[in-house]
Amino acid sequence: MNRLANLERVWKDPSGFWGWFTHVNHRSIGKRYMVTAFAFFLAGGVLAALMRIQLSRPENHFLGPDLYNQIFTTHGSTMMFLFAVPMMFEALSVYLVPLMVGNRNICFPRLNAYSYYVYLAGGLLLYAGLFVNTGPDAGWFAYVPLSGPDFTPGKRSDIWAQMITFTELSALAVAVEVIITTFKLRAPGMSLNRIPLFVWAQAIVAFMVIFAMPAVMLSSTMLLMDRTVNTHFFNPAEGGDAILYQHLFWFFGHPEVYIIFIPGTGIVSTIISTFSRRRIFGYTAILLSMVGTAFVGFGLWVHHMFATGLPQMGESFFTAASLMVVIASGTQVFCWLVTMWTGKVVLKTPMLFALAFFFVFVMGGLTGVLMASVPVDLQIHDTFFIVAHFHYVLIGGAVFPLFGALYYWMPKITGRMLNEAAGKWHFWLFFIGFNMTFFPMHILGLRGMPRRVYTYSSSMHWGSLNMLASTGVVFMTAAVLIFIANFFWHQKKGELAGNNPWGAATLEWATSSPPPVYNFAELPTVNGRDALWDALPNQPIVEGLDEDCRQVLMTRVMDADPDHRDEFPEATPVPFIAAIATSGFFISTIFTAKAFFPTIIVVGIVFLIWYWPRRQPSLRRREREIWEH
Ligand code: HEM
Ligand SMILES: [Cu+2]
Repeated sequence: MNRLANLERVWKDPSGFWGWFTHVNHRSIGKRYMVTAFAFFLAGGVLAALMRIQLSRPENHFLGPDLYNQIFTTHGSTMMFLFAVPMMFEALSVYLVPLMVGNRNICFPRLNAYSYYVYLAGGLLLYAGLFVNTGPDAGWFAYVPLSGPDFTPGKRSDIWAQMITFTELSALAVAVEVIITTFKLRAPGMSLNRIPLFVWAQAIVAFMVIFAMPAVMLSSTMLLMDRTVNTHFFNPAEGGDAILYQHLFWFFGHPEVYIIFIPGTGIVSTIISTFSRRRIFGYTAILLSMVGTAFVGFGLWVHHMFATGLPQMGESFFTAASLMVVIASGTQVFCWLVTMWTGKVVLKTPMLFALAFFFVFVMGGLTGVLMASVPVDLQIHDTFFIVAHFHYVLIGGAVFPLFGALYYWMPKITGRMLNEAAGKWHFWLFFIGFNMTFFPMHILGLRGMPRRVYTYSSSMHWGSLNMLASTGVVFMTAAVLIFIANFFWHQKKGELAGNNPWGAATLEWATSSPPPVYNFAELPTVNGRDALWDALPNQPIVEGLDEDCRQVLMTRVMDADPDHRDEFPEATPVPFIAAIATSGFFISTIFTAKAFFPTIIVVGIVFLIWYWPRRQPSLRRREREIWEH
């Protein structure tokens, strides 16, 4: 059998309906993450549009107050937990990181499959709740006492709390995979100081996930226990502490924002270097500023709690830290400017989205600096100014870079180019619509319009700016529809991409588009920071792996010297079954504490099967060969 056909046979996961549930290939799982997270983006967008219809006129009765509460909570929770993090971190890392470090799969492939199903189950749970009028309604951070047993009877808050557990579990799983893949699975030659900035961004975010997500899993689980088994963690009457909830939530919640936009900066660094036709200026400065942002990002959470009346000394400290983090983010902006200034800029669609990121994100950062000041914050707290600020940061930091990334990497994923003209339409409509919707909210906020209130009186004179804001949504909707049409069009009619349509420098462009199941026919080595631009004419390849099984080369952490060979597991339905068992455990315990023991035993049994020691396929085969001869 020829070599490539053999590699194909070894690395291919089963096809067909049942085969689908056994996949462990990182690109297969990565695509599912992308499609699912994009679907949740659309669902969250529909909810946003409903809210904007409601708010477009004063004293409107399109949505009642109760439904409005469920909708803004589900919108915020969807966008943060089911779209932004899964898309920017999980989907992009799972698909791209193994390709960019030059390997054949992500490490812990079964865990990867498991993480996807768990995430999907959490998302479906939230929407199942909304459809039966049990959508959470206490805001995306579900503050106690409002979300507690006294003020939110029924199951609304429980569904929210358990959705958190699902999604954060999946993010934690992917974080572990990304860290090990980045540090142990790199192509020989890719020493730490040659790792592409995008991969660094995802690895840094992975560390943040590991420190941040447990805090919110803890707070939401404690909330769930307060509600279902009468613990009193957050009940001051019984010695609990309601402010503790806020501390735990924001210890996660502020880093969350960085978890969402550091991947965005990694995307922007990549796109700017490729479309300025030069190496990124200040690689080390950008890297250190990402690490700095990640560290300082854990020291700011109290700026979300200025209005709770904390000691003044503490507030001042958190103001200072909030201002300091701007230095780290600012450094990156200057590095990008120099890169463009000294390069030859090509204005393709991905580049337009990267430039818009500058404008929108910096604008959001500037209003953020204003709000870090306690007296200012107390004035605008809970007004639409806040809504304007965080949409500038979140849409600027996640959605614009994401669209850039989709135009940039889609040729690799599908093998065909998206249409440029449609891309430009998409860009301009989205950019204009975005500013139309969110800029007026600053003014509305300063004029006192509160957030999370379903309507307002015409005597406040907020009507015309609200109408303008709602009109912007029409533009954004048109833009997203153009993107979707472009996507379906390009799958059939798009120009063929070839290996490296943009002339980019990173390893994913060294293989065909879309890549074969084994990613690289010849595993690459690396000779410089910009792998393809620095490649020697006779750049060596990796040899000596056993190609009759899923063998991979593990390399050393610092300089990626070859270390040893290891074998990856083959396709298996166990992760899917484990995810079902986990979901059964999480969902049933919302309803009755009695479900705890039976369901956790099932989970235990499934994981016992998962981890049952097995000889690796290559060893088993060798044994057979010896017996047969
Ligand atoms: C694409 C267009 C979008 C529109 C038109 C939109 C609109 C809105 C509106 C009208 C509200 C509620 C205002 C109120 O308090 O009454 C809101 C809240 C919120 N949005 Fe968006 N949004 C959009 C996208 C996003 C994205 C992409 C994210 C995050 C990545 C996001 C995150 C949030 C959050 C966290 C809240 C707060 C929910 C709460 O108060 O609990 N939004 N949005
Ligand atoms: Cu913050």
